[in-house]
Amino acid sequence: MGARFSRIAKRFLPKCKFRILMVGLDGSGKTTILYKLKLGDVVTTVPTIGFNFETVEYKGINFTVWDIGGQEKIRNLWRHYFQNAQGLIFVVDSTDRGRIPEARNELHRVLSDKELEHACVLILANKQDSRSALPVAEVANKLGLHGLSKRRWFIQGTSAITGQGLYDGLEWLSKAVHP
Ligand code: G3D
Ligand code: MG
Repeated sequence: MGARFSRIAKRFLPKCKFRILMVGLDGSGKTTILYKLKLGDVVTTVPTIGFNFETVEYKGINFTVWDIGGQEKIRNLWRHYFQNAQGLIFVVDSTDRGRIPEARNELHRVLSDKELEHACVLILANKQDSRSALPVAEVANKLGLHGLSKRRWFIQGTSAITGQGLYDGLEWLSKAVHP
């Protein structure tokens, strides 16, 4: 009986919808990360409402990626993707000191959405290969991560160019969503 069930479960598991969202300001490195991970074919969708997103399916996990910020009108449409999202990846350009306050606002704003109340958040302090990158601890401070009470979060320094840190971050996320 047990063996039979596990055989059946295996067949169903890949069909489970498990959603990871990856967002961040434009230029933070999301598309580069998506390709670097080589999860599979990246599908770019441009709905008529004019906000682009990219998706990849990998072993039953759906990754949905888009640029956060901008038009108020579009924000309401994001909520559709927030549903059933177990994890959020927030990508920050560690070299773009000028836009970190904007990234901080967007991060806190997205996390205040009721649909993401229980989502774990992985912050990728990207472009760490660049000489001008802020150290990870400084990015954490500037994003106000220490004020995220009751939320499971983790910050990982990454380089989407070399791939450094990407899998470490994903490993944390996979453990956080399936403790
Ligand atoms: P986005 O999808 O978040 O908008 P992209 O960002 O993936 O399009 O990346 C924006 C630019 O940043 C790209 O440069 C890309 O090569 C660069 N980039 C992304 N990740 C890294 C990184 O880890 N290190 C460095 N040094 N650069 C990175 P271009 O010149 O094509 O605009
Ligand atoms: Mg992109």
